[in-house]
Amino acid sequence: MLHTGEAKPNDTPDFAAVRTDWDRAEAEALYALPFADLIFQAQHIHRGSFDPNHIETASLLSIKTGGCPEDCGYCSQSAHYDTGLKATRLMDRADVIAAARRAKNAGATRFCMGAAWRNPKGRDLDQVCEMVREVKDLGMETCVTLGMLTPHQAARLSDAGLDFYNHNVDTSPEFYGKIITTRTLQDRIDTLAHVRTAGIKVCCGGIVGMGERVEDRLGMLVLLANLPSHPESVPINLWNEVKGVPVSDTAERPDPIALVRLVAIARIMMPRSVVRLSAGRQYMTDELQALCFLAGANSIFIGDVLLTTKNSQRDRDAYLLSRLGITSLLV
Ligand code: SAM
Ligand code: DTB
Ligand code: SF4
Repeated sequence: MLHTGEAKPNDTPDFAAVRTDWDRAEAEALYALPFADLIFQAQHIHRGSFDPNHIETASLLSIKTGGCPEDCGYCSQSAHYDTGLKATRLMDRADVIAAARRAKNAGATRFCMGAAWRNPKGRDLDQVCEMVREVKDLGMETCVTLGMLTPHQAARLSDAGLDFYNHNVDTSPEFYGKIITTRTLQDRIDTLAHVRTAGIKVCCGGIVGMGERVEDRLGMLVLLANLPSHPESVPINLWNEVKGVPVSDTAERPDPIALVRLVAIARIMMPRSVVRLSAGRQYMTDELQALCFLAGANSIFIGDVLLTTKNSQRDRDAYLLSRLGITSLLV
C-alpha cells in the first residue's frame, strides 16, 4: 500500500532495504550515474514507499528569536555576529497557538516551533511542553527544535505528546568544524539518541551551499543514512542568505542539477524517510523544484517566512503544485 506521508515500518518487505551501512564510495557511485538512471532509481524507490503525487506541508514559527550563544556560521540568530536581527523573548503561548491555527487554516499539517537556544533552560521547557499539548489539540503534528536536550528533557517532551524533534547534523564531519565551534557533531548525535530513546520521531538533515565540496554533501548524506535508524524526516536546506555571518564569505549555491542529484541520493539511501526541500526554495526555479520532487523530495515548508528568513510565497507554491498535479493541503 502506498503511504501519503508516514514512512513504512522498517519491517515491511520491500525491494529497497533500509540500510545503515552506506559508504562514501557507494554515494559517489550514485552521484556519478547518468542523470536519467539516477532519477529512475530514485523514482522507483520513492514509489515503493510513498504516493509520488503527494507532498507534506509543514509550517515554521520562531518562538524565541536571536541572541543565541552558539556560533553557527550560517545563522542569523547567533549573538556572535551582527546580522541586524532583533532578539526576542519566548513568545506567549496564546500567540503561538494563534499562529498554529493560522498555519493549519493555510494548509499545514505539521507545526514546527524553533527556539534560538543552545539548550532549553529552567522553566522554558514547561512553556514549550504546554505549547506542544495545545498545538496537538488543534489536530496538527508537532515538531520543535530547541538545541541540545538531556534525556530527561526529551522524556518530558515525549510526555507532552511531541511527534518530531528537529536537530540537524548540518554538514559532513570534515566540514563541520569550519562552520560551528561551540558544539560538536557528537553533541548533536547524543541529542538525537536521547530523542530516539524518548520515543520521539527524528527530523534531521543539513545545509548545502555554504562553500562545502561535493564530497561534504555526500558525506552529510552518508552520516544521516548511517545513524542507528534513519530520521523519519530529512530536511535538505539550501543556505538562505544572511548578511554579516561568516558563511556569507564562503557561500556558493550548488549547481541546480547537483542539487537534484543530492535529493535523489537521499531518497535512495533513506527509502522510507520523508525528504523535505527546506530552506532556499525561493532561489529555485519551478522547474528545479519539480525535478527535486521527481527525485523523491516529498515535503516542503509553507508560509511566507521560515524562522527569520524568506520562504517561497504561498501563491507561487500553490500554482506550482497544481501544475504538477501534486496534492497537499496547501490552500
Ligand atoms: N537553535 C536550535 C539548534 O540549532 O539546534 C534550533 C534552530 S536552528 C535555526 C535549526 C536549523 O536550521 C539549523 O540546524 C540549520 O540546519 C538550519 N538553518 C539555520 N539557519 C539557516 C539558513 N540561513 N539557511 C538554511 N538553513 C538554516
Ligand atoms: C531545518 O532543517 N530547516 C528549518 C528547520 N529545520 C528549523 C529552518 C530553516 C531556517 C532558515 C533560516 C531562518 O529562517 O532563520
Ligand atoms: Fe543558535 Fe540554532 Fe542558530 Fe546555531 S542554528 S546559532 S544553535 S539558533
